[in-house]
Amino acid sequence: MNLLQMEIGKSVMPQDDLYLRQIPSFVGSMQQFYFNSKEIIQLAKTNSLPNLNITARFNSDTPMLRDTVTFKSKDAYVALPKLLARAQFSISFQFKTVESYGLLMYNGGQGQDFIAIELQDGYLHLLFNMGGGSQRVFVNTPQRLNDNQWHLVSVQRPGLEQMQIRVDDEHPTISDLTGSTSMHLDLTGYLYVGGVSKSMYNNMPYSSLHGFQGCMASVDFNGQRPNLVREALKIYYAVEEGCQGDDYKTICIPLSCVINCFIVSLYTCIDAVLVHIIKIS
Ligand SMILES: [Ca+2]
Repeated sequence: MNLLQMEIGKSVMPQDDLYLRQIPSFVGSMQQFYFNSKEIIQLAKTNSLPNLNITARFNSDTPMLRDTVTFKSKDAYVALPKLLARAQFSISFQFKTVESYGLLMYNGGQGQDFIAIELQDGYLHLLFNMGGGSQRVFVNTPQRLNDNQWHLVSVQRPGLEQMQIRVDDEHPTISDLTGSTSMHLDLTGYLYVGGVSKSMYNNMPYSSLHGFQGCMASVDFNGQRPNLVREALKIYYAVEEGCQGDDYKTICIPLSCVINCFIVSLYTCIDAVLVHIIKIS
């Protein structure tokens, strides 16, 4: 097929076509419009398309949030069926946190195969191994992402030769996989979201020592949009629907406070003892 022109939302020449003349233009919002593995709206937004004609208004607000969940502790995680990712796949989600470190996603596989996404010092890292060695992609964003604002993450593998990850409106970080000795991600087991079980933080290909603490929304795997709470095969610990603001931030006891403070309630969170405290003095 040879396309001369593509029109999204409205035809600019409806008078030439009896059928198009009868169809009103689209009124509403659109996001993540992919054509030939290229995100067209994003390219238009950054003026990266030739001969572009735009009458739509770009909204820089946070994209709509869907199926928001809170991972209330660093031990909390959700297990879903494995990611179908052998040759092509897409992952997207939104997250919001004040924590600098945490494992966001992990799916292991045959041999050394795996894929993982983690926060390290506030920056996002994509890690994978298709059998030819572990690779770590540092996602170059202008600032740390643990700023308690929503961020949209999109990982795409449109074909065997390329993997790309993008955060918000930044340019995607692209991994050229041409010439790789192993080209297929052979995943098995669960797709873990928000973290993994405690025994899986030792001798693993990712650096995280605990899971993600914060909110996640709009999770999308290959166009499937699971509700993390309702559709999980396994939920460990505190994962709740909705985003509960700053309540999820870990409250730590300053040592000087242990003696002088009255502990109102106490509960363990495996990693640490969390307490609500009232200072007496
Ligand atoms: Ca493989």
